[in-house]
Amino acid sequence: MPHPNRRSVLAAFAALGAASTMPAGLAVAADQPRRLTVARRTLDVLGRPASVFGIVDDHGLPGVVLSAGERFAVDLDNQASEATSIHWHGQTPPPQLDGISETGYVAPLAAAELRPFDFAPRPGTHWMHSHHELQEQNLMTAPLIVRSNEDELADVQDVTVI
Ligand SMILES: [Cu+2]
Repeated sequence: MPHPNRRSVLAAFAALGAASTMPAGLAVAADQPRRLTVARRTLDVLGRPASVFGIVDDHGLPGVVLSAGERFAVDLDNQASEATSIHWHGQTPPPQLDGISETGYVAPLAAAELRPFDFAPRPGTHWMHSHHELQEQNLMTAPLIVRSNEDELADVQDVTVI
């Protein structure tokens, strides 16, 4: 049997969807906001521990990959034990949602604060990064990928490097 490629897998899922017996609750779950958690992590640098930051989803993966047409609906959970402000680089939400507190539209996220964000994202390969003190230099950064319809149809494998 040949290996399925992404297109054949998607076609199989589309066929399943047409005859769907999935409970309605699962479809609603897809519209729930994603959670991103900002926290410290420890890297091994030449055998020595280095304390840096990370921005991860509920699976521990860095950043977010949105499907075509999906809103940027994210609950940002600050577990970094200090204030922060995460800028959605390449996106153009209203100024109170863009994560740049220096403009005076929004206060930084306090330690342990959870803040919701919701806006229509711009497709493309973007990133998110702290706009607060030197956190960005300590790796408070992550990918922010917004797939287009064209991306969804392309028979390619994504590799994200940051
Ligand atoms: Cu930026």
